[in-house]
Amino acid sequence: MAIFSRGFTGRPREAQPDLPPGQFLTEDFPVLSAGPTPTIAEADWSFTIKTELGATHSWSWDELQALPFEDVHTDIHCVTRWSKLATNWRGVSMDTLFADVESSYDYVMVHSTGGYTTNLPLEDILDGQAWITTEFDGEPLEPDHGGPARMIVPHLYFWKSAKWVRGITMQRSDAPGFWEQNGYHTYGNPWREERYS
Ligand SMILES: Nc1nc2c(c(=O)[nH]1)N[C@H]1C(S)=C(S)[C@@H](COP(=O)(O)O)O[C@H]1N2
Ligand SMILES: [Mo]
Repeated sequence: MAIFSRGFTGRPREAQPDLPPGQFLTEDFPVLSAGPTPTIAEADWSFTIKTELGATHSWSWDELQALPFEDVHTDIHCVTRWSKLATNWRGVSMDTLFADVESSYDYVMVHSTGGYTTNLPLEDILDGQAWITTEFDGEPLEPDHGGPARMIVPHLYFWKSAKWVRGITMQRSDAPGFWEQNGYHTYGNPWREERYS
């Protein structure tokens, strides 16, 4: 365990059945961003779902606040091998946001301020599997962690959880996003160690 850097507790997986293979527990909350942290005022924030028919479904910050929020208690797993167990978020389920969206496409591209993108099958963000979150541990989400709002898709590696999320575009095929174009796996199931393509 000495080969791992400080911050990793390095308990073996046998003692931690909640840890996917090759992952190590951390009590910290590392920040991993491909670019600088943007400053986004709540008043300037909006979220838009676009379909292949040109329809758009948009929410301002205030409109998002008016939707039902859920407490989400979940483990998260980063492809760089840290996992954090039992994290606490508060956010709006993608099921709520997709309730009136009509599309025959099976994939989505998630877009963030700053140009980050990540691709997902639509079915992986529905049925209580993904949220737009605005709080972590009972506090407003910090800018470094994606505040004022980020997506979380906790059953996949954490690069699928777009910080500073701004929108989703329906896709006919599973075209790759930012990290997926740069060698990460198109799907990213941590339990199958789908790290790289
Ligand atoms: N917009 C945006 N979202 C992003 C990233 C990014 O660089 N930009 N990095 C991804 C990666 S690789 C990881 S591991 C997590 C890290 O989230 P954290 O910094 O809150 O730990 O955010 C993901 N979402
Ligand atoms: Mo990551």
